[in-house]
Amino acid sequence: TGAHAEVEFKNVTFRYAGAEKAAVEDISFLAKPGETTAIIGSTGAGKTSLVQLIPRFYDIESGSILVNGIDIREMKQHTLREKIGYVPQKASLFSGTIAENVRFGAKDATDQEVMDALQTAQAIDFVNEKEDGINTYIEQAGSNLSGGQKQRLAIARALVRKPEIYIFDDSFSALDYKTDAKLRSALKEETGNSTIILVAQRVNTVMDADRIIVLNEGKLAGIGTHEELLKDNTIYQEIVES
Ligand code: DCP
Ligand code: MG
Repeated sequence: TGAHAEVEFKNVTFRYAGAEKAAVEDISFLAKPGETTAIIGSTGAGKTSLVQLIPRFYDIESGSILVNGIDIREMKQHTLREKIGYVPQKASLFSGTIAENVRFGAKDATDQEVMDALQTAQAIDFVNEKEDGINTYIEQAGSNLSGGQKQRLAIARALVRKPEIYIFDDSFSALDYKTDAKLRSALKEETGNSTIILVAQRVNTVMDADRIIVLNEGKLAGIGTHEELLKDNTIYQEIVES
């Protein structure tokens, strides 16, 4: 039910201007609505580069990226970006209240919608502990918050928009295992038919994903479930053992 967006990469190659080596090379996969597609790989593997191609922060060199079968180069930038809730690897908050920071994702969101987003993002408890709740002031760049608290506010900011496509770039890295698991299960329940694309470096975060894409030096080293990759993907096995 509702709007949904399938994301397909077809032989996508991308190179930063002037770079000798492609950051993303000949990548193909399908991310389906209602499912979680995880991307794992060591530092520098190209995970951030890959997900930034979806909102078209950069243009690809060859191949194509399709959203519901339409090449994103043929879509208006506004139409494309409206569909996407992107949580960057370095989430940036601004000086202002928690509510203002969350509402940055959707200016007309009600207090209840802000609270619901904070709830799903597993941020409601620490927000409620503050005397001023969602009206608590966030100091410059969130200096009065922990790394994990900042990540969860950035996630709430994406959730409040109710986008068709979520992109979480390493957004769970500062969370303890229990909070990480609770957040992923809440996301599954609350995001309905949205497409979730989740970048991570630790196996625990990707284990339950419907499909896991293993990136290695910009190239696709495998696609499968945790069990499938564990069986026959040496790069994935190395990540598991590390
Ligand atoms: N790169 C570049 N110019 C940029 C960003 C990255 O030349 N503006 C290069 C550095 C890496 C490659 O592209 O060689 C891939 O970088 P990514 O940031 O995409 O890699 P990851 O996101 O996988 O790494 P990390 O896990 O550290 O975030
Ligand atoms: Mg990255």
